[in-house]
Amino acid sequence: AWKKYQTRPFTNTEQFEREVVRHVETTLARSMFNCDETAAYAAASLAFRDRLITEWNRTQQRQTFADGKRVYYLSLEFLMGRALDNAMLNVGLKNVAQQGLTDLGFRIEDVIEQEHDAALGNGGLGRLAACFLDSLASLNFAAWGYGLRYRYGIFKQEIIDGYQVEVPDYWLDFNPWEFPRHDIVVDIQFYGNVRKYQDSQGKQISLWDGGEIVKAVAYDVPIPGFETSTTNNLRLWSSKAASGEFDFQKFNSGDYESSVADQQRAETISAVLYPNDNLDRGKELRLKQQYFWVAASLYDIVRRFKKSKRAWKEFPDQVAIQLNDTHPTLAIVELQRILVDLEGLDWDEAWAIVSNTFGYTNHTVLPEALEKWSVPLFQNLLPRHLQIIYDINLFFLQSVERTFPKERDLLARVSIIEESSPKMIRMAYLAIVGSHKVNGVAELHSDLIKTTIFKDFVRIFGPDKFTNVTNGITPRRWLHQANPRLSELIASKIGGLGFLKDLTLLSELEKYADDKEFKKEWQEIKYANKVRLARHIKSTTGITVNPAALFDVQVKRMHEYKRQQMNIFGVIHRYLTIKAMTPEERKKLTPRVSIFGGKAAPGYWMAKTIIHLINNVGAVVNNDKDVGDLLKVVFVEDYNVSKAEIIIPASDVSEHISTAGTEASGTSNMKFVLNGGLIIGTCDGANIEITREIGESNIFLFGNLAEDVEDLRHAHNYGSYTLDPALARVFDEIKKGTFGDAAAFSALTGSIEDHGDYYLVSDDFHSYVQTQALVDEAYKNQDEWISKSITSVARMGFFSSDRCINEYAESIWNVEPQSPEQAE
Ligand code: 26V
Repeated sequence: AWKKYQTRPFTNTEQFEREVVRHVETTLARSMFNCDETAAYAAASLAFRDRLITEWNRTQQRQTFADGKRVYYLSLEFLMGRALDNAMLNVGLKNVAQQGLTDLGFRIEDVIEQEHDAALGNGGLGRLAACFLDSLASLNFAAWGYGLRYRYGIFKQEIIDGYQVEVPDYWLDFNPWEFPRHDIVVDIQFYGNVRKYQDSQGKQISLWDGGEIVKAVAYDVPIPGFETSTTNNLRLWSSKAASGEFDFQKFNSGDYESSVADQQRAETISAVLYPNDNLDRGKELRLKQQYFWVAASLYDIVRRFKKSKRAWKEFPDQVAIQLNDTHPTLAIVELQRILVDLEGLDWDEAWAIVSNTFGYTNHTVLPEALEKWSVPLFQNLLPRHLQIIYDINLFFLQSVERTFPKERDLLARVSIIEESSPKMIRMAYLAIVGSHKVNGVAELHSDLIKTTIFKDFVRIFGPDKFTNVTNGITPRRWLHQANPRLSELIASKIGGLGFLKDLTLLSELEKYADDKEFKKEWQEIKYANKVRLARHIKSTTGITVNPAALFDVQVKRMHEYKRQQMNIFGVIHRYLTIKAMTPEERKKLTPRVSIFGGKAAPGYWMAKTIIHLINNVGAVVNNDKDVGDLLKVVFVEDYNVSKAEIIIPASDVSEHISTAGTEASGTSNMKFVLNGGLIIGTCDGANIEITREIGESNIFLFGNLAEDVEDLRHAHNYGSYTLDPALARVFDEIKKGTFGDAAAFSALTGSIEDHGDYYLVSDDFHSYVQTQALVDEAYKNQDEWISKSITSVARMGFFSSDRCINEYAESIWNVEPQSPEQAE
């Protein structure tokens, strides 16, 4: 009987408006007479949410029925940004919503802007996970994301007197995009002891008991594919106190306060995203987060597998689990524990299942970012897991010894346990040993991990275990959503929006690279995007920038290895050059706006100092009458996904200038080029493959190569080195106090001139400044510049995250898509 009542999602404007009004009047309990933009956002979102959840249910049913292999993407970060615009576009009903909202008296852009970003990530790694979810759904893979439902996402950044100030990001006040599943709750255990005993057959059993229990509650976020009804799931776990007898005892005995404190402690686990990117501090709460999330996710995955009533050995045929960096590495240990301790499998049989299930993606070679856990800390929190890790290590080292007898040094080098004081567990090594594939995220990076940090493991496991999957980005968000006019222009020339599903179709654009009419429209769109950004800058910082100037953008997390300091030193150098010029000489210059944005980890002083310097330089340069429009310096506060959607389409040039060999891939480089910006960059990460695809004449490359970095550092430390003269001139000016109290910047200049210049700022400065001069010259020839821009976009097909996901599916996961049409 219920079938005739099944929800039918809206498809036209009238039905959409009816839904919006219904949600305003009932769900929100408001009247249409006082419906403001916030309420309109809420109601429109609820209308789309209802649609998504209907498709979500159908997708889950269909995938369960198909009983094929599923992919699970485990990531501590999902940097999703806003959901409404994305949902409207992916479902293909943005036009309907636009008309409907207009009819109801709203501007769709203003409504979209009401949404708070879902900022559950730090930077590239978290945004990559979000792009992957979009591609997995768009390509019809049966895939789930698993993460943590942080109450506070990455902090909001305020700039006060030029300094970064962190403000908590409480984002859950109203979130229509999540569905609490109060029926899906998993008990997670911590601390306690391990008891060993023999069962009736004389088998050794280990039992972990006596610990503290915390509940994991599931919250589901539907992920709509683009132009497909496939709607996948992102499951986020939230921690909650287990209200068992234990609490009641305390409560009844009058210990009310401490029972509330217990409650608070449990809820602290999923309270906050760690704001460090590329720095491991080994905090116990972080380890608790990791185990909490991993154990809940595995319980869920195993439960789903068990419903199929298959033999355990078929587990890797039904389940692929991808580890996004080492953060979920405990999943390897937890699955082994489930199979051996709880399901009674033999160690070897269990281990074969485990190691065929997991794949591990490495995202950095920076030593300070490689996770290690202190053995005593780990033992206290997860005593049984420590035993299992020691056993994994024992069997691994025994096999190494058999293949490489008498190489004692090798055993010490590859041991999962570092023999330091205290002993440390090397999570990357555990991830390698417990996975069937290990990949890097760009060609250079994948080569580097094979020849440096994981060299010994290539010898041990053979080269086939190590592979490369170059990162990608979703063209839906990063072209169609962020730059709708460019997307429409492209579509009008190459036969529609098909390129959003197959980005290689962009190659059809190349024949317009010299088309006068087309180039004019291309240029107009870039200009309009710059006007939009100029307005944003004006309203948030008060600085007036000229949209006709060259917009030079560097937006990414603040880090010495990304070298924002080199950029700002370059800006100072430019300022000094302008000051020394005659008015006649100044007339020949290309006016430039240097735009910066990015958060520094709260405890990273040097990164904060760089922000401070950028703002102080801005304060001087922007108010200097000699300079006028020739140079402006802007720091955009609180860079995040929705700001990126405004900034990226507005850049002429963007900077990807990390010390060669340090940036694993970078993904914003791809976003900028896809939006018609040119880039200035080092031979690092994906810049190299971008160059290969778009051609050397369309990119401004400079600087030392990765292969020379080691020797240069050695020379800094053991020889004498002199500062680049132009950089020395810049430092003199800083020390004179031109940009405020010189003492504030002495650690920054000192790290370069006195302490080894680890990131080779001085070595690369000359070539950087020269290349910036080439940029100025090139920009004067707008005709050629636009041709370069069009040609580059036409050649960006390779960098779709769809290509990337297809590579993972084929070479790591061994899964195929399940199209919804096939199932009908
Ligand atoms: C590491 C740690 C260490 C423990 C504390 C918190 C924390 C948080 C994040 C990380 C991950 C650092 C690695 C990372 O973010 N890598 C970036 O990954 C991008 C996607 O592959 C890539 O484009 C960037 O080049 C790379 O820096």
